[in-house]
Amino acid sequence: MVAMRSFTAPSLLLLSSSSFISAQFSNFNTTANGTLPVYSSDTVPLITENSTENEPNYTAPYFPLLGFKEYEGNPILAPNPANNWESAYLYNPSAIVIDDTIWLLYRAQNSSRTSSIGLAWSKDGYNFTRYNNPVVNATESYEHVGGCEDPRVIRVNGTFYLTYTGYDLHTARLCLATSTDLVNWTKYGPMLPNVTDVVYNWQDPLASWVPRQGWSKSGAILNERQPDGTYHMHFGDSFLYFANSTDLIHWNFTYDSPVFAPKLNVWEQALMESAAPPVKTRDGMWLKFYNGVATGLGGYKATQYSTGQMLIDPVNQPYGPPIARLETPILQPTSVHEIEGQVDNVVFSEGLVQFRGQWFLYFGQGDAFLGVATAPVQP
Ligand SMILES: *[C@@H]1O[C@H](CO)[C@@H](O)[C@H](O)[C@H]1NC(C)=O
Ligand SMILES: *[C@@H]1O[C@H](CO)[C@@H](O)[C@H](O)[C@H]1NC(C)=O
Ligand SMILES: *[C@@H]1O[C@H](CO)[C@@H](O)[C@H](O)[C@H]1NC(C)=O
Ligand SMILES: *[C@@H]1O[C@H](CO)[C@@H](O)[C@H](O)[C@H]1NC(C)=O
Ligand SMILES: *[C@@H]1O[C@H](CO)[C@@H](O)[C@H](O)[C@H]1NC(C)=O
Ligand SMILES: *[C@@H]1O[C@H](CO)[C@@H](O)[C@H](O)[C@H]1NC(C)=O
Ligand SMILES: *[C@@H]1O[C@H](CO)[C@@H](O)[C@H](O)[C@H]1NC(C)=O
Ligand SMILES: *[C@@H]1O[C@H](CO)[C@@H](O)[C@H](O)[C@H]1NC(C)=O
Ligand SMILES: *[C@@H]1O[C@H](CO)[C@@H](O)[C@H](O)[C@H]1NC(C)=O
Ligand SMILES: *[C@@H]1O[C@H](CO)[C@@H](O)[C@H](O)[C@H]1NC(C)=O
Ligand SMILES: *[C@@H]1O[C@H](CO)[C@@H](O)[C@H](O)[C@H]1NC(C)=O
Ligand SMILES: CC(=O)N[C@H]1CO[C@H](CO)[C@@H](O)[C@@H]1O
Repeated sequence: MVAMRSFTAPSLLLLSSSSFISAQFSNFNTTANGTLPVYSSDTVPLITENSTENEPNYTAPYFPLLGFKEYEGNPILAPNPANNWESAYLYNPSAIVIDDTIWLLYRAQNSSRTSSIGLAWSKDGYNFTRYNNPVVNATESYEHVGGCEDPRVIRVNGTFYLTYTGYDLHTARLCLATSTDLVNWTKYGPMLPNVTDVVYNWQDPLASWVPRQGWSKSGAILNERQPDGTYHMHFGDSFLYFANSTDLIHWNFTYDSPVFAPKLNVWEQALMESAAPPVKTRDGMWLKFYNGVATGLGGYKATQYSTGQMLIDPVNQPYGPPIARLETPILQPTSVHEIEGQVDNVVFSEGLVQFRGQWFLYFGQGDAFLGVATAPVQP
């Protein structure tokens, strides 16, 4: 672990001119890159069904989307010692642009490692104010006491659909919740209660291919109904699997369809896991960011998490495989927080948005901090 100190500063009330939300400047938490102020609030700017999504001049990407550079001031969010639920680790953010503001749903843990999902918002993509309460936390038996992990959010017809992992310390289950304001969430429980995935443990072949009943994680949903009449999702944390739904609430998985994307690149040989929900490209395909873990081959450290990209065609190849893939990651652990953390050698991307002429890719650093990388919008 990187040595960290934190200390409480005198409280100072700040008023945001646009929304009259009071942001409490409550704490500093020291990171390897100096002190990071914590801006937090007991209220949240109001989002309704009529709130706008994306920028007026949003420009769809094409594959590949290159040029990501890590922000020099990372991390942009660190744990907040003032709130138990987010006091120890803060990472793995999903992102969405609503009402000309970037919103993050992020995973946070307290010191006994119960996870909750927090909410933060920003007008510039770097400086976030967070809500003092978790918006999704452990209330159900399947969430006690590991909590609610790894949010991924989309919005369809004014409703937000959130996938997250409910963890009871025995089985990780991909769960669903919906909201119209990002604050008040209705839980629907495990999305694929009957799924059985397999363990893939490259370090212990004897422990591999063991069935895990009910185990599912990391669901990334395409936010448009496909011509086959269903919404598509890729999920799983050892292999990527395919599931579909007619209503975004009830999901189907069949063992008829094989693994969505085989492991190809050297840096993804240990596992593949969805990053942000896929984004439609200019030519009607979908760009899917994903995270991969290396086994130590090809110059990539064993257990290193990196982020890559694939191009998928849900119309012609709904069950995979991808039609193109980058050979090398676009993001790898390089900074001190990524190399040493709660888990070492990790960048884990979950949020991708376009804002003010740039792409913002939000990711967890070492399962402990939250960082961002940016790339230009393609001409
Ligand atoms: C959304 O807009 C419609 C049409 O203008 C209006 O009837 C409705 O009250 C609005 N909903 C909210 C929550 O503001
Ligand atoms: C700290 O920030 C500076 C500039 O803001 C940057 O050059 C440096 O790489 C950062 N260091 C770490 C450890 O992130
Ligand atoms: C962490 O949060 C859980 C759930 O609220 C709680 O049961 C546990 O006591 C907390 N741990 C600490 C060290 O406060
Ligand atoms: C960050 O946001 C806070 C709260 O809105 C504001 O007070 C502060 O000036 C901002 N800092 C920068 C560098 O923009
Ligand atoms: C979940 O969050 C709510 C609202 O902040 C809080 O009242 C409740 O105690 C939390 N539950 C747990 C288990 O942390
Ligand atoms: C969203 O609206 C579109 C266009 O009206 C419709 O085709 C689609 O079924 C709706 N999806 C959901 C989940 O309501
Ligand atoms: C939260 O959402 C539910 C379901 O839409 C609704 O019944 C409830 O009134 C909402 N609560 C608040 C505090 O907005
Ligand atoms: C799960 O399997 C049980 C037993 O086969 C079945 O009764 C139930 O309907 C299934 N649930 C779903 C959501 O498919
Ligand atoms: C799941 O598949 C069954 C059988 O093909 C079908 O009847 C059902 O409508 C499907 N459910 C969804 C949500 O797609
Ligand atoms: C959903 O996908 C399954 C394959 O996993 C397929 O058999 C089924 O037809 C699809 N459902 C619809 C309504 O297309
Ligand atoms: C539109 O895009 C340009 C560059 O691509 C960006 O500088 C500008 O801020 C955007 N305008 C709005 C209103 O988002
Ligand atoms: C990043 C950081 O400094 N985190 C610390 C914030 O403060 C809490 C409480 O003192 C520590 O537990 C965190 O490690």
